[in-house]
Formats: sequence, structure tokens, C-alpha cells
Amino acid sequence: MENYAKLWLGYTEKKNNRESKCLKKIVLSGAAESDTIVKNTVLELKSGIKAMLGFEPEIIVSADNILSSMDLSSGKYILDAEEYSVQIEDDGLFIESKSASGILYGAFDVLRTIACEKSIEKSYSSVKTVRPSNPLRMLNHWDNMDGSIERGYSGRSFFYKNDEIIIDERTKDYARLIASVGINAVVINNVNVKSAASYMITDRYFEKLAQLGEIFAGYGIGLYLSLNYASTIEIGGLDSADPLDERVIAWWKEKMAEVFKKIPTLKGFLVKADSEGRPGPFTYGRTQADGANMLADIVKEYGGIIIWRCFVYNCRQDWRDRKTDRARAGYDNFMPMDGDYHDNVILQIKNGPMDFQIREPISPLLGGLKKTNQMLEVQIAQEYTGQQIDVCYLIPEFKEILGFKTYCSETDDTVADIINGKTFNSRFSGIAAVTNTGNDFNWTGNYLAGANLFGFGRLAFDTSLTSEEIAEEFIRMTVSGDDNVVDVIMNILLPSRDIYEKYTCPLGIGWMVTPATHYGCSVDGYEYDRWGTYHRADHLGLGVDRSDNGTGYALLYNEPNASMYNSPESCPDDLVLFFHHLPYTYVLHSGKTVIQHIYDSHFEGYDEAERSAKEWDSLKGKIDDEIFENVSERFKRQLINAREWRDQVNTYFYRKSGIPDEKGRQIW
Ligand code: GCV
Repeated sequence: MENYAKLWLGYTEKKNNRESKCLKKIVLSGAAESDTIVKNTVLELKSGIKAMLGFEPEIIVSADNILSSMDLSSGKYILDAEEYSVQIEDDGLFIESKSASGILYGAFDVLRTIACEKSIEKSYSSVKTVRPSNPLRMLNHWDNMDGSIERGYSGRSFFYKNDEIIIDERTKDYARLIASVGINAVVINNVNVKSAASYMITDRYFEKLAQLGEIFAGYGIGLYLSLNYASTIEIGGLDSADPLDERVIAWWKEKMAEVFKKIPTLKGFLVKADSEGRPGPFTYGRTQADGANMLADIVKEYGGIIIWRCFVYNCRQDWRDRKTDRARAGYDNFMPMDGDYHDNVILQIKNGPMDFQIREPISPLLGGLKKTNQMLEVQIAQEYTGQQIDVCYLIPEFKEILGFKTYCSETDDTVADIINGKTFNSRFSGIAAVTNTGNDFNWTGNYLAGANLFGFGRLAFDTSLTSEEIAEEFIRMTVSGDDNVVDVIMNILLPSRDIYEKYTCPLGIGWMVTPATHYGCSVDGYEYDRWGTYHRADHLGLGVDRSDNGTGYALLYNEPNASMYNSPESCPDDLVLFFHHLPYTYVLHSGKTVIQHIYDSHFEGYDEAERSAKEWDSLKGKIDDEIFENVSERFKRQLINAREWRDQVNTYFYRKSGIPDEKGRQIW
């Protein structure tokens, strides 16, 4: 037995399409046969079709459409190049693109169609053309070189062990898995670059990194590294990392020349600076733009890009201080320099202004910045959303984020429009997810968390897909094609984010979580701490006043969003405690008081989680035992967690407010 699951590339035997004539001859048109991506595509098609349908197709490669003069450094061209079309013509199936990557995506489209048992004839009788929605579709690993993973819930790293880089069959299968859902970029080390990882840009690791880069390149995936901003000090022997210091600039110039020579496939760097103890330009009285631009100017001649994170805030706050608002920090630190960031810099912005809570408003930088390349950062590692123990299918949340209207321009003003480059005609843009993988047999701890890895890629590639379509594909390809099984798992996945929200933090307040580990309830865990994460509950009410009477955060949005959030009357219920401090007796749009909402949602959340667990139990004997047992065991833990959350939150607010549940349910 292999020591890892094949997930959605299992290619098990299928009944449909066995007689399909057009699958006997497949023409790949638009790239050279000698291209490694094309070679990998041919292998994938042959082995996939053989395993699923019992015959090996004849594959003809024709380089006809190749656009040799294409400028791949421009985002728009990348999209054009990665577009593919699939069509039945005469007696064969034609997969066409202007690039080898596009052909690979087209092939995976065909393999997905077969794996989901959809008719090939119907799917491609007229031409199907798909253009990726985002230029960069990236995974960020928070893997450390000792093999641990920051916020990892699926075992150890499959990239590193004891400060060495691992390259084996799994590396290649990982590249296949993520390429198959459209990922085209990967950052392989933690943004907190420490210890051995600081030496990734030295001779110690060049050879292995070059090999790794080749493997990824063979599947159209660009290799990126997280960079230690203070490398000049930590490995360079200088006493400064001041971005305007000539010695610092000279050191980086020499270093980058070496790095890009030794790792030819390298595409660029991700940088976390001035954040949570990491060094950065602020230390030297410089701006974030000074730091990012210095590096960007140097890597430009190698076609490199610098992705600079906006997660910069004061993590040494005094809980007594009601003026400093962590939610404002990203905006206050980055907006003033809009237009100053050079054209190969991308600002990477977390979806919310805090940190991946189950419910947050959209970061006001998205829709605020107008002259800067931007990338959205989401987290499929379920740090605050159940740690791959609790089921939490995040695609519905990502759909909400992408669909949010920022009012930053008259048309094309959603987050999806901004990050795909449309709104501001950006050169580089896209979407990144902090990934949820590790060396567990099933890659993601809980098999159902695989839906977030699969789904993130599918959604990043095609933001028009619905959460339902993505979930269905995932289930059919990974678990079972049986309609009844598909229905049961859809019923578990689709409401799971709402369920998790119901039994955890109410009305957008967030942070009632166990400090440091971030799993389990601790209502006051972060209340008297330094992280800027408060609920401000007393005997009369709770919530943070971020209106113009409070920290003014609500006004950072464009109108009409600013006015909408600024007043509790127009603020949506699900975010009302993020923006306002309200009495427990305040009546929400739902007609319930705040306190009754807290009780009802927590009782409902637990009951619904219990119902999901029972639905899962009904699958015993109908699906693979290994999958069944894995998820069953997680559900047991989820119910313990959900019960604690329900009872601790309800009890806490009952004791604070003294207001009983109007339905008289048990509160402790
Ligand atoms: C990689 C949160 C997490 C940290 C993480 C940080 C970040 O604070 O808890 O583990 O560090 O976000 O996004 O940089």
C-alpha cells in the first residue's frame, strides 16, 4: 500500500464513457512534444483513462498554436496563455491552448469529466473554453525546515525533515494534485523565516531547490520562497537591514544574482516584515514600500516578483487602550503609500482586517488601494475554524469574499474583479491560500478538509463555480460517485461553515478561542492580552465600537459600505458586534435580542453538528472504511468541542447579563 492517498486523482474504474470513440484519439494542440509539461500531460491522460475506462488513448501532439513571442511577464498574457478549449472534432478530442500549462488544464478537465461520470460527448460536443479567473493561484506553505508546520493539522511537512529538503514520489504527486485543480504557484516555506530556512538562499539548499523547482515547473507551477527580511544581518554579516543603506542593497544584489542563477525556475519571494516579531523596514524608520521596492528593483532583472504581506500590526497592545484598533492597522500602514509600490510588487492582503476568524468584514485595503498590485490571502489551514477536526467547508465563505462589492469603481468593483486584475488593469494579481496539507496519509488530517484544498484551487481557477458544484466534484472524485453518498456528504459540507459559526463566536465578534493553540473555547482567553483582540463584554452588553464614535474603522470603507457598517441599524447582523458595542437587549434585524441570538445560535449549532455526525454514520459500509473511520473519529471530537463552545459561551453570557434563555434550555 502507498503511504499516502491519491485523493481526487484516484482514477478508479468508471462505467460511463467506456464506449466513447473520441477518447480513443486525443489531440493536444499548441505546445511542443518535448515540453516537460506536455510529456506529463500525455502520461496523465494515458494512465488516467486506462485506469478509469480500460483503454489507452492514442495521443497526438501538435505545436501549431504556439506563440513563441508571448510576454509571460504580463498578467493578462498569462491568462490568455493559460486559457484552454476542449472540443470533439471528427473522431477525436482536441485540447487546445497557447501554452503547455493550458493543455495540462484542459487534460485535467477531461479527466475530471470522466471521473465524475459525465458524458464526454455531451460535455464537449460544442467547444468548451475556460480562461482562468486569476493570474496567480497560489498556495502558501507554513512548513518549517525541522519538519514542523506552523498551524499545520495534518502531520509533519512532506517538504522537510531535520533541516533537509525531501524530494520523492510524493513531491511529484503533490505537484500533480495541485496542478489538477489549477494551482500555478507555491511558496514552500513558512513566512516566519527562521533558523535553517534563512539559509535557503545559500549554497546549502540550492541543489535541492533547483530540483524541486523543476518538478513544479513540469506541472506549470512556479516556485516561490519566503524570505527573511533581515538576511543581511542573519546570514550576510552586516549590522543593518535598512532598505536604503547602500551596503544592504549591494549585498542583496549579489545574493539575488546567485539565487536566480542557482534556482533557474524561481519566480520570486513572499515577505512577512515588521509583523509579530519579524524584522522589517520600520526598524530603520522606513516605510513598507521602501522595503518592498528595494527587493523588487533587484529581482526585476530576473523576472522576479516580491509579494509583500500586509499583516502588519502592533502585537504589544495594552488591553486598557480603546483607541488603538488592530483592525485599522493594515489600512493605516499600507494605504498612505498607494501608488508608491513598484510594478513587480504585489501586496498580499488577508481577507479580513484581523486574522482568519470565522466571520470578519472584508479588509478595507481591498477596494481602498487603487494603484497597487494586490493579492487576496485566505486560509484553508483551519487555524481558527476547527483545525481539520471540525468539518468546515470554506468555499461558501470564499465565494462571499470574492463577491463583496467594494464600490471602488463604477463597474467591476468586487474583490474578485480587483484580484483578477480587471478593476485597475493590474499587471500582477491573484489569490493565495495558507495551505492545509501535511504528511498524513490523507494529506489534510480530515478527509473532508480535502474539499478545501480541492475547492480553493477550483475556485481560484474559475471563480464562477458554485460551492455546490465544487463540493460535488470533490465528493465524486475523492469519495464515491454513488448519488446517495454524494447527497449525504453535500448536506454535511455545505452548511458546515454556518454550523461552525453558530457554535463558536457570535455576530462577528471573533477571538473567544484558546490562546496560542486556537482550538476550543476560552471566552476571555484573549480579553486581557496584548494581541488587540477583544470582545469588551460587561454586564450590559458586548462588542467593539468601530463606528465614528469608536475607533472609526467603519469609515475606512468606500460609501455606501462605510455608512452601512457605521450604524447598527444598517450593519448586517452577522457583523454587528465587530462594528458596535451593543446591549444584550438590542433587537437585531432577525427580530431577536443579542442575548437570545447567542443562546439560539449556540443550541442550534451543536444540534446541527450532531445531525451532521449522524448523517456521516449512515455512510458506514457504503464508502471506503479508511475514509469512514477517519471522519467518524473527527466528528466525535467535533461534538465534544461544539458542546464546550455552546455551554461555555451560553453560560458566560448568562452569568454576565443575568438574562435567562426565553426557551428555558439548560445553561450552567
Ligand atoms: C505564520 C497568525 C498565526 C501565526 C501566523 C500569522 C501570519 O498570527 O497565528 O501563526 O504566522 O498569523 O499570518 O503571519
